[in-house]
Amino acid sequence: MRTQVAVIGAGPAGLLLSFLLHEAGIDCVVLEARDREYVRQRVRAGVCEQPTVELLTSLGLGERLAAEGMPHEGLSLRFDRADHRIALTELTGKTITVYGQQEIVKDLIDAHEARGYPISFEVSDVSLSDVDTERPRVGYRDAEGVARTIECDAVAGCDGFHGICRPSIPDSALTVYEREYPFAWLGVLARTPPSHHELIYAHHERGFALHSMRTPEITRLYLQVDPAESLEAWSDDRIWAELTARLEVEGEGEFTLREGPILDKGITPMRSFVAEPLRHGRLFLAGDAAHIVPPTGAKGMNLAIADVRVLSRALEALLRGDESLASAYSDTCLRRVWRAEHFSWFMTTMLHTDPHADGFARQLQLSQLRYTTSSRAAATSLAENYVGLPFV
Ligand code: RFL
Ligand code: PHB
Repeated sequence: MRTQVAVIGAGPAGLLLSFLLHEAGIDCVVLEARDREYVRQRVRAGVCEQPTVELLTSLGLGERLAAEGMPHEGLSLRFDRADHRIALTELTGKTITVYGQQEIVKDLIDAHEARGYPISFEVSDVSLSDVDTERPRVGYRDAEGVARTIECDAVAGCDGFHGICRPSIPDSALTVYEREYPFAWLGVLARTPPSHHELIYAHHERGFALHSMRTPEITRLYLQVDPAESLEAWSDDRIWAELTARLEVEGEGEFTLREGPILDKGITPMRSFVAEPLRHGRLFLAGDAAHIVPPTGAKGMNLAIADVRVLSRALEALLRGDESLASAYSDTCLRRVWRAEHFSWFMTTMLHTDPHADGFARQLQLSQLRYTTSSRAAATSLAENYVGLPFV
């Protein structure tokens, strides 16, 4: 089989890239390891930056997002058992929108299916060859187990952190920067209305907690846990008791956590990771395949979307014979990636309770929280990073 671009992975990065390329008249095929239902139901990110919303809307993909997405003008940092609001919109003029990643993925799959753009689910044994030539090849088995080969002009590695595209690049051609954190997130989706109309990022001596939401009836909550912790150790009762303790406020500002049936639970390790450059010959990495941020800054999906916006233009030019944007692809994306790496690291270290921290480190953390919530300049810095920077 012959196509112009083989896209590996049907997450937000792969699906949006394929959509952008098809709309520009470029032929491409998406190969996805998981089945269609799994990909549509996978619970992950929730916060869309304004540039992400604007892009999806400009592509005609914003109908459900406009109807069901929840625009937010602020968020709370909760510490010392009190709330401190960061007025995102007052400080930046912009909003963020809470709309589940899986809803964006569903909208993109539906748009592909309505237009006849091909996605092959349940593929296996994907392997890349000749990526350092102008005719890369992708081998795989289709859902029926039949061995197939695609010959193409370029491969887009959008197969996430555990995919095969990044490991297909020789170690000597990549520089890896990495940091692991001594905590993980236990995330739950619960059938109960949000307990507050905005997100709450809580710093507490028992560990970090986050109150978020998906719809007026569904709440999304996270707890900092030990990375070695098993899900079995966390009964629903224990989860609610811990969330209640960490989200507690004292004095002014009543807060009652609304409990409800837990619909989904999972533990996610936290890491920062960048593999540079994002291009090896005709293989281009985008999204989590190239970089990971801890979720505290709500940046991962937004970065994946920013990457493929740049990559679609670079591939369009490359296929017309103009190499310039493809040559600049990695450096262009890495400026934004490193800003998001810094911001996500900053939010993570400011808000979590490091089991190895000494008293000095804990005092610095509290001082940073007080400064961020009492200085307009410091709050604006957090806010402009959170809503999405137009420049980097
Ligand atoms: P994905 O979504 O991981 O998609 C990769 C796809 O590739 C498939 N795949 C393969 N396909 C074919 N062959 C192979 N060999 C393959 N190997 C893998 C996978 O099945 C999958 O379908 O990567 P992509 O597209 O780069 O998107 C990245 C985002 O998913 C990720 O950055 C975000 O979810 C991160 N994230 C958040 N980002 C935000 O912008 N805002 C948030 O609020 C936010 N919250 C979060 C998050 C991630 C979380 N977890 C679970 C990691 C909260 C959490 C808890
Ligand atoms: C979410 O709603 O899933 C969410 C919100 C904010 C984050 C991470 C995840 O920082």
